[in-house]
Amino acid sequence: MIRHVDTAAAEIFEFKEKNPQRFKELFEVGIRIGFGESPEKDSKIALKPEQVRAKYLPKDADYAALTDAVIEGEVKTAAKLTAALLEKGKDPTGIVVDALMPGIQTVCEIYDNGDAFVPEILLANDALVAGVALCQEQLGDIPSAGRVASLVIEGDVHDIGKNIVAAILRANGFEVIDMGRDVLVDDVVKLVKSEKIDLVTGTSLMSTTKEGLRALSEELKGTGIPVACGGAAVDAHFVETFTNSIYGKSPLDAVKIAQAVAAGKDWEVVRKEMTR
Ligand code: B12
Repeated sequence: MIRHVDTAAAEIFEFKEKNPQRFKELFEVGIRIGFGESPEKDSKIALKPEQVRAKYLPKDADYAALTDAVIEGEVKTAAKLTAALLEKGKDPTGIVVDALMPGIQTVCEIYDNGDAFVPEILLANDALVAGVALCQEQLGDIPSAGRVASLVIEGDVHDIGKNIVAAILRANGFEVIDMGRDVLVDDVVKLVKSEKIDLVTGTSLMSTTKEGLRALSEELKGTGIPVACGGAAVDAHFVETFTNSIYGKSPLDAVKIAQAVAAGKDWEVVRKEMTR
């Protein structure tokens, strides 16, 4: 037995010598299994920060510079580069989706892998918001395509995605009432009853808050206003377990849903269209 352990140990050390990076990755996976995390999760080895950066970095050099400014949380540079792109005549929605968003996605994934800290996310978010604000200004007053109330559901403070969704909806002509984060179902009901709203968008990033989207959708059923549900905690399968709801993955899905609902389509028709 002891001989086998010795052999195994020797092989492990040999492997470590030959392939230190792979050894480190497998070692980390082993530790996480030791802490009781599921093997499926552990089979996905986290990318290194520079690999995450490469995964999201746009090919276009001007867009890539803006993405970098968001990653670094350089608010002034992000604003300057956004203004320069707008001056060049680039489409504001394209700037948000293809340059600003990849920046925040990079930072969030790096943070999730344990290689960044909260202040880095908050600075990146400030840089994102600075760029988004300029894109919105550029659009000026355009005829309203409809009115949407956007929120992050009760108990959840993750509002970066909701802010992007609101920005893209605005960029596509929708008036957005931004209700913020950690929003109570009752407050949405009150708003929908007192204002003319075509659609509500609800975001959830946590398994502990996603049920709030069910409560919200079903509570609003009587008002005839459907809820577009999104955020990393939900998927189409979950959203289809309750009524008056349509799942969307991306901010552009939110636009498609809002356009269809504002055109008078029933939520069930829109849901079917979105799953095609
Ligand atoms: C940033 C972040 C934070 C920041 C939030 C800052 C902020 N202002 O938002 C801070 C540090 C504050 C934070 C706190 C916490 N967090 Co956190 N956080 C994250 C992180 C790293 C990124 C989330 C994010 O912003 N992603 C980027 C945005 C752009 O993506 P998104 O929101 O999904 O939105 C996109 C789409 O989903 C879509 N979309 C969004 N909404 C909608 C709506 C519609 C209608 C449509 C169509 C589309 C759509 O469009 C967006 C753009 O593409 C994630 C891990 C990860 N990598 O996802 C963990 C994560 C969400 N957090 C988690 C946890 C547990 C927490 C804490 C409880 C930690 C703690 N113990 O204190 C607290 C939560 C407190 C609370 N009550 O909410 C867990 C949730 C686990 C779970 N499944 O339940 C995660 C998954 C981390 C993890 N791996 O465990 N967090």
